[in-house]
Amino acid sequence: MIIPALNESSAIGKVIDDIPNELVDKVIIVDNGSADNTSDVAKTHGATVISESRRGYGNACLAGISFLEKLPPEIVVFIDGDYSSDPKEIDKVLMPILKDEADLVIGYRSSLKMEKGSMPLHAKFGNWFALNLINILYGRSFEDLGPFRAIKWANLKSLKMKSPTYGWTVEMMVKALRRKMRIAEVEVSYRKRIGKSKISGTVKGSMNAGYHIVATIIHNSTR
Ligand SMILES: Nc1nc2c(ncn2[C@@H]2O[C@H](COP(=O)(O)OP(=O)(O)OP(=O)(O)O)[C@@H](O)[C@H]2O)c(=O)[nH]1
Ligand SMILES: [Mg+2]
Repeated sequence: MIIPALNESSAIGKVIDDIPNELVDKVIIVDNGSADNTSDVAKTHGATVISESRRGYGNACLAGISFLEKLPPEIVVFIDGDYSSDPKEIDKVLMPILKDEADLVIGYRSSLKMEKGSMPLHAKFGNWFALNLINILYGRSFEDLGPFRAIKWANLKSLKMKSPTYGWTVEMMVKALRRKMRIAEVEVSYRKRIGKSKISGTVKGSMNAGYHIVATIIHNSTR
């Protein structure tokens, strides 16, 4: 399990504690240069902590993947470190892979299971826009680009992921589609993050993320 974390000291302990031990061998927190004590809290709660000084969601995920090279797991699960997704629902994102019905599973945050205020309107719009671009380009009808996801290690490696930023989730989706991987969606809950919002809470952050997301879709679809 790979958890990118930037200044998540108030949330990371709860995230780690809620991970079902029987389903996860290793919990890797990638500390993306936090100014708080995210690393110490994560270690105290029993996780393996690695550091990535280059900022960016994708850079943190890439650092987690390169750490895993020495002990290749069967499946990798990604979840955010802000407690917005529920680690107890990991069985849901694992199941389609364990049943060999999917290579990549995306946790889909249905509006029914989304806590009020967990996702501001402009973040919902950005997600909707990127998703529709993908759906139109690939003739699909995906519901979400959620961060809580599971992928087989071999498939993840074959994607040769590169995006250093928030383009990460769409890069994975678009590349998986182009490689004709089996993608499943499962319904997961979503709640208000613990701690201060870094991205979706600011218009600048959202616009920046939105730009990277759209650029990543176009770049990966036109090659
Ligand atoms: N913003 C940001 N988050 C990072 C970075 N590296 C790792 N992360 C982690 O990536 C996860 C997702 O980032 P979030 O800040 O929750 O992004 P978001 O859910 O779009 O927006 P908010 O929850 O409103 O801040 C969190 O666990 C962050 O701690 C980085 O460079 N920037
Ligand atoms: Mg968040």
